[in-house]
Amino acid sequence: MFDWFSALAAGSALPAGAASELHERGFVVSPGPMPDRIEQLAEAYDAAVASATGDDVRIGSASTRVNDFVNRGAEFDELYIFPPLLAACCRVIGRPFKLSSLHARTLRPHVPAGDLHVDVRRDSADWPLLGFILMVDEFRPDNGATRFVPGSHRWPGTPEDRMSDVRAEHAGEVLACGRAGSLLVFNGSAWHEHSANTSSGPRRSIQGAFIPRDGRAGTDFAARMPPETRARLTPLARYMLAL
Ligand SMILES: O=C(O)CCC(=O)C(=O)O
Repeated sequence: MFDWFSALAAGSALPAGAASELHERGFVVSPGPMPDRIEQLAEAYDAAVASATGDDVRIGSASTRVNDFVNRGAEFDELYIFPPLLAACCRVIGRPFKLSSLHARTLRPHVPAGDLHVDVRRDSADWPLLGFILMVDEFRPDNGATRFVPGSHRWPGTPEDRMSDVRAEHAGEVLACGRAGSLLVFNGSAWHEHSANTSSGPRRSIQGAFIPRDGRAGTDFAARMPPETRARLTPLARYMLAL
């Protein structure tokens, strides 16, 4: 099989400044894969969310998640093979990796901040994890931009271990803001969660995670894949989906 990891790791798709921010702070916001097509993407997002049914839709207290944006239209294909994102995976995961999840998350208006957490514990087969969030809407201080504690990806403990109230504002937290179409990339060990959405509008996003290749993916993309998705996938996409 072609050695995708070595090929991606040898490239320079992630600018040096973004790489060092990811390394030092545990997250970075950069331009996403489709900056001039974000309105079409937002329309495709709304249509995909509206047509999802059953267990694929999870309505939580602050947000609605819709599972599997690999199989909901070609409009989303570019995201999980975006070269700077894969270059970030090479740095954070450091060995061959695959896509574990890709879902929509719409944060509702007038909701409080969520609980600070890490996405994966260090003793898990899915560690290290690289998370990413495509901002379908602008992420602002008033609409629930993701909050991060910079540098926390190097700390041994989790928010649950170290904080008495994980929903409270952490003294060191900062907001990851960006215009619509921006891509937030983060180390899954960084403490994070959405901040309060005090605005009157939803905050839409497409979120995903990459994990080591021998980890257990959150979504079994292959098992769910209709022939039309399979037919359009590039060799790199097939590799990232472990097909
Ligand atoms: O929606 C957000 O702002 C945060 C997402 C999150 O907590 C996660 O990816 O685990």
